[in-house]
Amino acid sequence: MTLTQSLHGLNGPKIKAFHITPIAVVDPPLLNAAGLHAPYALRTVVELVTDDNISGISEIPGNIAIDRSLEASKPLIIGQDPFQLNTIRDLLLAHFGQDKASERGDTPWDQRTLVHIFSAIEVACLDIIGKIINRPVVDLLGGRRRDRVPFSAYLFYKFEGAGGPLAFGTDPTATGWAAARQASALTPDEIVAQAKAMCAEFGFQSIKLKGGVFDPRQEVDAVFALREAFGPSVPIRIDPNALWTVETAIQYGKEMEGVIEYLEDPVRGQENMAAVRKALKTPLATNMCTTSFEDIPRSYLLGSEDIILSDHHFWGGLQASMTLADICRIFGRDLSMHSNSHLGISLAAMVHLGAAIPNLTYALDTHYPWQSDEIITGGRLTFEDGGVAVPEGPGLGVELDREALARLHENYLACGLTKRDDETEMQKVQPGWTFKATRW
Ligand code: GKR
Ligand code: MG
Repeated sequence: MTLTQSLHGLNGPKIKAFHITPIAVVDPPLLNAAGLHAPYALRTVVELVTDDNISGISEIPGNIAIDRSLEASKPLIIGQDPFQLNTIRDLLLAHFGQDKASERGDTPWDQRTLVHIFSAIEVACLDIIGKIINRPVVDLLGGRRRDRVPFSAYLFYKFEGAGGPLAFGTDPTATGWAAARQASALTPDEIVAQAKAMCAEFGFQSIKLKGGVFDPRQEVDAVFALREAFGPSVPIRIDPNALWTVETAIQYGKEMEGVIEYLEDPVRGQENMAAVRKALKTPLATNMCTTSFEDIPRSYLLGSEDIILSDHHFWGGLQASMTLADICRIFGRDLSMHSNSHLGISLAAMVHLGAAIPNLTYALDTHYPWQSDEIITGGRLTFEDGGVAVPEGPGLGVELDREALARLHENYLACGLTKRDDETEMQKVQPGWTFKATRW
């Protein structure tokens, strides 16, 4: 018997199996500051099973290095009681060491180990706990503050194409949003058409434009075209993913003052964000400069943003995200949510979290409309007036579709991708293209 077992009792459930399944899901050719999305986005699905056969699931961004670390964590997790999340966290921390905020550096997205692994294991454990006590995950986060969680339309510049086996090709039989999702969107008019089709399908009531692709003039013109098309009642945001200089951000930020509800990561780093923030009245949001608890003291000292875009995959799980919500409340930050290409398990977790957090002032981001695959039974989760209802049932309220999981794992094996690399994808279309940390 280990010390942990004697401290926490021998009678609780024990994790007896830990399954890690990398999958590849169809993703259209979306453009961003880091390049181009590949025809498949990678996710990893984790399933923990207890000795009384209760299964808990989670989904995180796919990356072979993280999958290997998940694999290495198996001996630590097998035999643990899923209720003992503090013990599980301590074991993982002792094994992997604390993530360093600096590890994220100028890389386009977060690849830190511990936050991913703990998020994967914690969400699956919360799913198990919810099933055992017959309560939804939101009740494990302090209980629901709302029944439906609002999301925002997430627009992308994109090449024509459906992604997946069609890549840059399109399916002529597609209709509605499925057809619009294939269309090219490179001009302000095409961005407006994309927004109209997405809002018509999902009922979104606010809009985010992923920028950092074209000269800021062109992207700001698209913001004004959206404003013209949707009017002042639909809040708009733009996210150039830190590619602008301080001068560019101030120039265009002033031009968009009163038109956008917030400006997301116009520039790189907390100091630059603070300089832009001082010059503008528009609030600044970030998922790039304040991305871990370690970053919070400097964020507060410098005043680098008004809104932190949390992401339970990158902040170490749902409970840690609740802690972040409290910190934001205490230190005068608003909280909203960042997203990457994802399926319904992640969406369900985001909705449970979104239903629990106190200070939900802004509609959350989601890439979900861009995905067509699904790995939960009963098909894709539905949006009503841009919101998703907290799933019914204990735990996350969604179940794994094992056939779909097997099919998407086959996609993973066949597509040959093992990590996200938008720069390489872009070079296939524009040879010589390289990522720049600051471009305009
Ligand atoms: O999926 O291309 C993308 C986005 O650019 C994503 O990777 C970002 O992390 O959504 C993100 C953001 O808000 O920065
Ligand atoms: Mg962002």
